[in-house]
Amino acid sequence: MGSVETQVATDSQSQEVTDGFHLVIDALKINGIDTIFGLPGIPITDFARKAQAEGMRVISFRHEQNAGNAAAIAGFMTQKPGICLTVSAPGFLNGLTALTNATTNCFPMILISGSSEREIVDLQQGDYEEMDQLAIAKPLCKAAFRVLHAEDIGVGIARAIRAAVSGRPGGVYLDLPAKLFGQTVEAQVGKNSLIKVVDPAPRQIPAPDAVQRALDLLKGAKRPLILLGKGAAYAQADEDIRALVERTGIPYLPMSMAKGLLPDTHDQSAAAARSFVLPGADVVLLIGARLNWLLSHGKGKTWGGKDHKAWGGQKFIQIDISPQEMDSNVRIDAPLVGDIGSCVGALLAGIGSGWAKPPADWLGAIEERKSKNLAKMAETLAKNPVPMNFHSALNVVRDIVKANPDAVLVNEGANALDFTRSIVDMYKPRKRLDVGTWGIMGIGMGFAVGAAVVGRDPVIAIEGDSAFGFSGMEVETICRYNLPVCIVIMNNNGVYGGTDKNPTGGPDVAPTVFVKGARYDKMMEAFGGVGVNATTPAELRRAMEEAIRSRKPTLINAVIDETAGTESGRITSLNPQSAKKK
Ligand code: FYN
Ligand code: ADP
Ligand code: MG
Repeated sequence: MGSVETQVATDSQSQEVTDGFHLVIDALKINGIDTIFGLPGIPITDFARKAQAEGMRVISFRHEQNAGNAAAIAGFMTQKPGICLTVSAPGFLNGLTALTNATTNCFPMILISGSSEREIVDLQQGDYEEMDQLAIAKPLCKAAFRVLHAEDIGVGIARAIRAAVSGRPGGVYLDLPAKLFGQTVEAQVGKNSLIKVVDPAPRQIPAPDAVQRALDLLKGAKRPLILLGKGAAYAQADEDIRALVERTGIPYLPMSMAKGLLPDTHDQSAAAARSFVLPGADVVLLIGARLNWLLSHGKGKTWGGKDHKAWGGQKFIQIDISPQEMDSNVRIDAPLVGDIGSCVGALLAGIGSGWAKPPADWLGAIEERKSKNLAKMAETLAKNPVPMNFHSALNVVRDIVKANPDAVLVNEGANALDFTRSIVDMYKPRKRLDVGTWGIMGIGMGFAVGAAVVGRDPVIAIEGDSAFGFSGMEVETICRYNLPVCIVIMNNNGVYGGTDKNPTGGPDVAPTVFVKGARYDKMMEAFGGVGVNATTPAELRRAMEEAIRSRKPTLINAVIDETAGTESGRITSLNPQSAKKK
């Protein structure tokens, strides 16, 4: 703006002007967006600089996908769209995986990418980083927009924000061609064109008859069950959800990212009796959870059906903001469409104070199954094998999280994911961040940075050695911003494990095997962080305690028995089998 101001001072006829750079920054700022995750380059380098100069937090990454994952998880944690900023074509594509993953998981996020000359791109004349980004983004996110004129920036940002957070949240693509940034308009005209979005995620009140239908069904249940999904965690209706669970006395099952919405140690948690309650329940109340693959589509053997397509006989009440979610897999007998806060509030009002607890035989049977599984788990966790296995290492993590319930737990891998989910109890809402609906690998360091930047609490990332590889270079980012992130690599020498052999006897190792005895801790040391090689639970405990205490970037290479774990963790059955035996 320096040259513009000089011009204004010397020419009394001319108006003060602003430009595309500043209008985008101002439009974000008046909507309370104060952080950008990205990776600078043509044509958005100066934009990133100017955003920082204007007081925004600009966090630069080493790969756009990780910046995108940071933005996505910031959106999940704050209900404000997380912003990811990338360059054109390749940078845009790198960010797009994160945008699509955010959309799949219902996280609000906006991917802002610079783009090349429209007239050259559209005639396919071969521009620098040429790509029709808008067309490519459209089918892969919730909404996609392009702004061509500086006067339209306010509307463009407003539309992007509304699309990201209203209704079912999701990812939005915003295409900003290079030429837009330099366009000038009169400052006052520019200011007037900005929109402060009023009520970006309007409440959606459920219809009274739909509430009554749900209450009637729930009231008649003999073996009711509540299923909490990450939509329930996102909704930040924590008190009401807890009240609904406790006042009805209905057992509940948290999906992975809903763990901690009520503490996992809660009496009514049926997490440790999962394979008992799903087929056993007669009425299931779904709160912000979809009947997708993670819930075996609401049918089949998991639900007590005779074969994989057969209905188990349950009746479903589903609370969801998206009307189209209803009947997506099985019949929903009582759809309750609205925002979770309003729907749960309406149920609570209808329940009143005289609600009868579920029949004692149902609760007793769950308790019996649960205590058996808890005892079995305690027995396994008490063992101390050499070398460490997942259980003995995660027993330490379990204690550390218990002692630090505000810490955020990021988790990815196969065995490293599945064992952590069932072993490490969570105590507070939105503290467990993981691979979500897709089972994606690569969210680890992006989520860790995002969580550390938008929250104040330390972050613990439990990573499979394979999963870590997808975003491992961001340890430099973690050190650069001095973030309180403690990464624990469950190092068992490979994808799933390190034991496969090349059947031909040739020089290449098997496709699942990595360098044996790799020292990931040295990567952290290379950038000035703390690296620890831990071969025993005691060493792991000491290193984690110190990391939480010091808040220094730390990477612990936890050496795990390479034979521990199973192929694909608990989802082995998803691997196709060859009919040809050789
Ligand atoms: C759970 N369980 C427990 C506890 N919590 N036992 C004792 N103590 C505690 N605290 C029991 C629970 O009853 C189950 O046993 C078992 O542990 C596993 O529980 P979980 O994890 O809840 O159940 P399950 O069957 O694994 O859940 C299915 C799933 C889940 C699909 C929702 O696996 C999932 O979220 N998977 C994500 C996988 C993924 O995305 N992977 C990334 C790609 S890996 P039983 O009741 O005896 O069954 C690429 O290869
Ligand atoms: P999980 O994987 O934990 O089971 P899902 O991602 O499958 O959870 O489901 C989340 C659901 O929550 C989605 O169907 C989404 O539409 C819904 N949802 C998200 N936010 C809200 C909200 N504020 N109110 C109502 N429903 C919501
Ligand atoms: Mg491994």
